[in-house]
Amino acid sequence: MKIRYPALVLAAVAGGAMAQNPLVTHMYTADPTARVFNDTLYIYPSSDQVPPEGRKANDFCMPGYRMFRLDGGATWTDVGPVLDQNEVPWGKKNSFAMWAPDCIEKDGKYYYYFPAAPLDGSAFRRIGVGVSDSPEGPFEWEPHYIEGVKGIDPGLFVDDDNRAYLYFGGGHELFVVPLKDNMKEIAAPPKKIEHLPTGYKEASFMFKRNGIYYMTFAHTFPQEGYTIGYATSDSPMGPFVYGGKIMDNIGNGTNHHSITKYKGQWILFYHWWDISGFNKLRSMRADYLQFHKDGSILKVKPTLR
Ligand code: FUB
Repeated sequence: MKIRYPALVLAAVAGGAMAQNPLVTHMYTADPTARVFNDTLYIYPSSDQVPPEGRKANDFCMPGYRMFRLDGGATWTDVGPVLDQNEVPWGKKNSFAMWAPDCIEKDGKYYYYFPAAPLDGSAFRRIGVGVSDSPEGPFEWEPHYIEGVKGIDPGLFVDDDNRAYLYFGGGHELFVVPLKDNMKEIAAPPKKIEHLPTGYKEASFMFKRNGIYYMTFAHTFPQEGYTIGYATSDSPMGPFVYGGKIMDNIGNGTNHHSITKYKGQWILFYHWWDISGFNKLRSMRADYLQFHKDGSILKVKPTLR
């Protein structure tokens, strides 16, 4: 089968003419979680900033979040700020904290999840949540983090039976926990997902296609560095069977991504350092994703420079 990798992403999908990688250029964006709500494509990324004077240049500087909406098929509108570290009563205000977020819809409400370093000095990040009637917020933030959850990279999934799951982890471990209907509390103790391949790192993203649950993640190989890999299951709780790589190492340092279907086309959202040339000042991007007939994923060839 001959596969085409179109260079202009989303333009062809949505009939516009201008959208291409990187998706926005007025600021640094990373860890893009793309979601389609009410036929509109949104991205909930994290934001990299140049560290203030005196801070190590090699740190992630991430003090808050903005969000983006695709308008007219080719224009990414910066909808504005979602949350700043100073609005999180339980979180540190040192600009290190606000790593990859997610947003999900359940029963007509929109829930935004984010990690932050807690004030108690714990080595683990905690995960906060806010709720809104609109995918664009404003979100009403819970005053405390979700009890019983320690880790980064909150990834949400609502199954066809309307049950919601939170995936989180980091440091080569991934956990899953069912959420209560209020989406703010866990419904059972978190379960470690076993049998992930050697080199599983972080940044999980779950989606379902044709009854198959796909767990995608950042994956490191000694000779190759960061890649994006995936595993499949017949349950959102696993066990998962490794399926292969979705993208080779592109020198990112990290590989947080998401996958969504928009106007009939599956798209991989990821980041690279297009503008800065530096892997702590990233820019979000997108490329088409394709499947073989048996459900396996074809490796994406990124449209780099
Ligand atoms: O961007 C900050 C952190 O680096 C993310 O939360 C991780 O997934 C990794 O990409």
